[in-house]
Amino acid sequence: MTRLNWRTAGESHGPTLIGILEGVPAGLTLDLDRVNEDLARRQLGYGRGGRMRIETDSVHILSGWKGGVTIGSPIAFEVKNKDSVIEKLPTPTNPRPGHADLAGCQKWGHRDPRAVLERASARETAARVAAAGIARQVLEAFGIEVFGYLTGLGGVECRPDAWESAGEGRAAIRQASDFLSLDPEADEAMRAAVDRAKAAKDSLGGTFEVRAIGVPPGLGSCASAQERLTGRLGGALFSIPAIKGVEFGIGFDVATRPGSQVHDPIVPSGEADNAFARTSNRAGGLEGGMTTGEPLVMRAAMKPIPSIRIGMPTVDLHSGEATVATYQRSDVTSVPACSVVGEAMVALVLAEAFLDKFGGDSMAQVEAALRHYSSELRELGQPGAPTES
Ligand code: EPS
Repeated sequence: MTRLNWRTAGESHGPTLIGILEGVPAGLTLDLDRVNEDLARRQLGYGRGGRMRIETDSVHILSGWKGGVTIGSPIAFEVKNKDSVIEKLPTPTNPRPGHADLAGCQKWGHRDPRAVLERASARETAARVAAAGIARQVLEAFGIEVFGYLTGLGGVECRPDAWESAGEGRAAIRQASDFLSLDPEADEAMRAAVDRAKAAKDSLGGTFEVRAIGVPPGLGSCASAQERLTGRLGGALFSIPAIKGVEFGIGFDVATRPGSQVHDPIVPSGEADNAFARTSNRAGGLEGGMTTGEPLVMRAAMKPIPSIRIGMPTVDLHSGEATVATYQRSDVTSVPACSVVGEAMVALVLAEAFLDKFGGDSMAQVEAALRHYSSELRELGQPGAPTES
């Protein structure tokens, strides 16, 4: 149990998506335009299907605030579905390879894959983005920014220094990109790849990166398996439908390099507020399951969407006969949207870890705890400071 807890409910074509977010401190003025911007960004991306032309996702707060300011009680919210047609949709007769259809029918004893796919659909991630859009405002009040962007699609890789070259202009570059990438040249090649996949009646996966900057050291804990932030962040990214791989920092390269080429040297910073600096960030901002104060750097790989026009081999649920999966409306790719969901999941876990450390029922109490911690951090490594706290 963390200080911040959240749940979602709702089917893809049901009347609404619902969320409950508990543990947001009192005294936070919520900016719903900001939440709606995240929801709108989740609807973007070249290669999306017809559904995104139907929906205009926006959040409606049902509880937990007064006069636009949080009051410390659970925040309930909804994101309504315009395409609320669940009772009118046909019953698919066969399960799609790669989707939850078959395993879900086996699990619940359903004969109707729709009973599974309605909840397994990535539509649910709209509610997560709304929850994170609220929770991240706690982080932003303390100078923590979480930023997700696409790094590759269908085998086309964005330039590896896209983050560095974008610099402070990153949000504008991402917003101008049809792929939510930071590499306009790669966008053209990705557009061609999506067009080719569409013509071939196929779908495409890809990768995205999420970075968090301004994160204080010491979030998470090495004291228990459950509190290790690496596991919590990794689990959060793996909880997104279609995610098949997650890396931190230099990722799988840690397995091939010697230790001296993996670990990040600690050097004197010469600065008053923190005596320690790093000459690299190959760890991606995490050591011992705790933040180091360096930027968090995470990457995730998304598989191609399983609803494909070409029709994969499958078996009819009623006759047991071999057949091909029936096609239902889908995206050619939704990796750009997935980068928004990845950003949301990282923001939620960071907000959890931040509030676990700094607690507080109100924003003022969180601020006081953070101020005290910052003064402790300033003393560590300074000559003449106490040797034990
Ligand atoms: C999605 C809504 C869905 C799909 C997609 C994501 O809408 P519909 O099923 O009505 O077309 O576009 O879902 C999937 C990729 C999937 O495999 O279920 C959304 O809001 O993100």
